[in-house]
Amino acid sequence: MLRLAIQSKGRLNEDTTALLREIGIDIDDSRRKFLAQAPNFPLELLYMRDDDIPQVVASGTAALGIVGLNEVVERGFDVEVVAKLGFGACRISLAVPKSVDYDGPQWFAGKRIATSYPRILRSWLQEQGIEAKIEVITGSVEIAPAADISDAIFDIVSSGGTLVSNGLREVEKVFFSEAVLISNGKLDEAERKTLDEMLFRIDSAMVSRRKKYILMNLPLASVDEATRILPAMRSPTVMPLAAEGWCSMHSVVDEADLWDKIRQLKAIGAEGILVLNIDKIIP
Ligand code: PRT
Ligand code: ZN
Repeated sequence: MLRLAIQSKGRLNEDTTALLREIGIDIDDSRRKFLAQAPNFPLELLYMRDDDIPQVVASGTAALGIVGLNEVVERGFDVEVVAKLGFGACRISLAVPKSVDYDGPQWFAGKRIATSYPRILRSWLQEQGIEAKIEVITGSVEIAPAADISDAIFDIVSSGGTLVSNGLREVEKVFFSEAVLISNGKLDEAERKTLDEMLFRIDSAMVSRRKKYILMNLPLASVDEATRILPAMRSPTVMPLAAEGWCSMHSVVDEADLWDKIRQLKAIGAEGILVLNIDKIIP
């Protein structure tokens, strides 16, 4: 049975279970156990702290894991990233007290830097040819400068709010992370098939997430122009309307371009524009 280690509670837990549900794998959350079998998919879930997931996968206790790329790289175990999952995005950055006159990476030479990510920091310092003292602390890294434990910190940032409220300024964005699916590569044939099916479904879910379904009423005279604006997978669907000189056009657009496309479509006479979420796209 293919076993997947996931975070039992914390920032990644909710998005992980949401993704598994989105790809049709049911999860019994009500009586969460240490180990639970998905009722409708050949997968067993192992709930644990995120710090332990890379090791559990490397050692073979679970063949797969979902964890932040930051933990994967920091722990340094021999595992393979098989998919990026698009949630849990954050970066690990160097930050200094606001009052510091920061003039580039050389500022860190000889300084004390507090972090829970010594391996990633060490490799960045080496790349930059800088010698600094790394103070490893596991929690509340952001208070280290005020407590005179360090001169700077190297920590996870997402909105930046924590830095600001501790009087710190982000000066170097060193490592970019998101949740990833990892594997130890030791899968038998049946497990490999299960993983392939999961990857196929994850791919489809990730594509669907970035797309919107758009439909509108359009003057027939604008169809060619609208087709240029909305390229779609093959080409947009055009359906007749009872009102003469009008049609209904349907297409799929990247969410990132949505408002730009809407502006262009309105300019050529589109009316009654509807934008809908897409549940699945199977290319
Ligand atoms: O209990 P367990 O060990 O499983 O969880 P944990 O407390 O070690 O980790 P958790 O749940 O906090 O985070 C799990 C993973 O989420 C991390 O390894 C990252 O990959 C990812 N992630 C995404 C984050 C953040 N965003 C994040 N903002 N992890 C931590 N933070 C913290 C950060 O340390 C800092 O204290 O949030 C604060 C900064 O947030 P902003 O928004 O103020 O910048
Ligand atoms: Zn942790």
